[in-house]
Amino acid sequence: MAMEGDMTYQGLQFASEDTYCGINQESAEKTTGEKSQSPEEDSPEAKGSSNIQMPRRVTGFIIIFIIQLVTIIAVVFLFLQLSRQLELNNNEVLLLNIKLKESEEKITAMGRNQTSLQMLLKQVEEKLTVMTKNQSTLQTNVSQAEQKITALEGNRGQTDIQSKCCPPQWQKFEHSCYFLTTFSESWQNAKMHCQRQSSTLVVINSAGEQDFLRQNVEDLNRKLNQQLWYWIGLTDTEVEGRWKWVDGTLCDCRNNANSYWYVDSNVREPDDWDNNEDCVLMRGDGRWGDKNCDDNRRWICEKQTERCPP
Ligand SMILES: [Ca+2]
Ligand SMILES: [Ca+2]
Ligand SMILES: [Ca+2]
Repeated sequence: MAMEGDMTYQGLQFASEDTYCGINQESAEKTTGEKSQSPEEDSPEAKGSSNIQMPRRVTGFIIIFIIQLVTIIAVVFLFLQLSRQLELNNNEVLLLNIKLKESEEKITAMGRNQTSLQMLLKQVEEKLTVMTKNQSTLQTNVSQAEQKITALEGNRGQTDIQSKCCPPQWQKFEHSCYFLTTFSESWQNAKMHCQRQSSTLVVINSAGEQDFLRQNVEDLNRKLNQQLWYWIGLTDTEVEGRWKWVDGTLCDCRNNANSYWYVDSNVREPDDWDNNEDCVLMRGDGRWGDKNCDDNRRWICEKQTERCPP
């Protein structure tokens, strides 16, 4: 056992000496720059050189490992940076998508609002059209009302003038007032009634006056649904066939321009029927006829207007 222990000790010692000698040799070479040329020394020195290769390889491996490790760290760092940037980009894209969606919703809402506004605008336009029509109708009504007011004012003016010019129930035409009675008398009594009212039996001086009286007689007969005849102030009592008005003027009553006698196939006025017709009346149709002066008939009085403006 002692021998085996010695051998182990010697082996370890030998290895220690090799390592020691190798290191010492390398150190010696580095410090002195000298190298032994002894052939006896080549063999142990070569043996020491092979032992130095191991740390160099380890160092190379370590350097390579460190380089790779740094590269990996750099790659990982770059990857992390890129991942972070990508995440930021994704967040931005997400935000942009959210904003895009909000914008789309706003656009949709604006579209709905635009549709609502267009409907409102259409309704407003329709109401405006109706209001324009109503305004036109109102303007027409106002215009008509103004015309009626003007006409009423004119009528009131005429009524005022007539009330100033003619007594109540007397009709005005040009410069005369006329009264159609509602009762009947003989021609002479009628003449006296007119005189009591400061008037005379009517004297027809013109076609216009004749037409005015015809219109009044026709209107009154239509209203009463009768055919009433009215004495006028014309007679041939003094001389048969010489027609004279109550104001003393003679009537050229054979001249159709001045007379309005009734004529048909059977009757031709004045006919002095039974030699006893000397007073003249206006028939219901406005035409003249001679009649017996004692007949009771309605009559027409005439007098000049009073207090009328010139
Ligand atoms: Ca007259
Ligand atoms: Ca006669
Ligand atoms: Ca007659």
